[in-house]
Amino acid sequence: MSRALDFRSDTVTRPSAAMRQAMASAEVGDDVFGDDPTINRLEAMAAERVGKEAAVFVPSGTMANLLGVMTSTRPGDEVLLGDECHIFQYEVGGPARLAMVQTRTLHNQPDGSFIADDVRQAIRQPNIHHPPTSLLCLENTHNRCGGAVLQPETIDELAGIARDNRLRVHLDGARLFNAAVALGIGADRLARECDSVSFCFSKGLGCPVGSVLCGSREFIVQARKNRKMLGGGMRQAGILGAAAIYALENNVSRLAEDHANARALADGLRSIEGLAPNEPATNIVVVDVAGRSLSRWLAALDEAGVQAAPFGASRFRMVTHLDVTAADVEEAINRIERAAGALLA
Ligand code: TLP
Repeated sequence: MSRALDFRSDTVTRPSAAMRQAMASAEVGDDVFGDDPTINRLEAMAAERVGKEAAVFVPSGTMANLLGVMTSTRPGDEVLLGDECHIFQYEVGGPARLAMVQTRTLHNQPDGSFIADDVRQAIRQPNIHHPPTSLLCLENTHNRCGGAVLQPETIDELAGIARDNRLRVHLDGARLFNAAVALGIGADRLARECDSVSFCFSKGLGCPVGSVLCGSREFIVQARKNRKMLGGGMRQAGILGAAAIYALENNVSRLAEDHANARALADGLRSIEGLAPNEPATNIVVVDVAGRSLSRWLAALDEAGVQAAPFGASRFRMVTHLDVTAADVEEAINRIERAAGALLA
């Protein structure tokens, strides 16, 4: 059979020849000593893109978020975050185990936001019994809400409530550039009211490894120390940093292609009996199997040469990215249509 089409995640991309070339010729030094010129350049670029003073390069989005939480809180604090957010769902309980904070979930609305009053009511007033509420976490785009985009006004409103109550705000912007491209605005606008923001190079931007945490100079000094404690201090990391610089310079505006491909994919799937996809705002298509067996659907897709990821009890997820073209999307729809015919027969 022809090659499998991999839609499990936008993390599956392989570095392009041009990106590998940039990596091979990167100038490097020991980044723990602050000597890697490529990392220093990348961190300055990343901070500038999101309108912050400083940034620290880390191996993963998970570490960027953990550092964001850990550096913004003290052990015993309470952190408000979405019941569908990545930090709560998929980061192995790191905030509890490693940052030693209590997480309190707020119900995520379909666009990944919160109801403003839910935030207000969850913020604890000083009392001998209460853990202090010190941080609110947002996510944009929102993975489990199907790549939904948080509007800048929504972020401003929620961050305003946090600020009025002396909470800090961390934005998990693993796919922040998808949100910025979808809205046609700068990522700095989306991060403006947030104290810290993380974003990933290893997703839509097509890098093999790497994420970044951005914030004030003082905050990043402390985050860098916490990174060392977690074992995330890397040495000649410029080899990875060069890929990230290449991605910021070449792979941001093309995210619009991934969004168009996701819309085409969702439209194609909608016409197949038994599948109910979302209206993707960015590059994530979430498909409800409408009461039929998810494992049978996933097995049928796999056999047909289309890889998708399970996404809850009755849904699977397909993500478009640099390594799938519009023609691949058409081919995937055809393969899924044939698989559906066999499955539903
Ligand atoms: N998400 C991965 C899986 O962990 C689910 C994916 O395939 O989508 N924040 C958000 C919003 C994310 O979607 C992810 C990765 C992360 C943080 C963590 O990034 P990594 O995988 O680099 O630790």
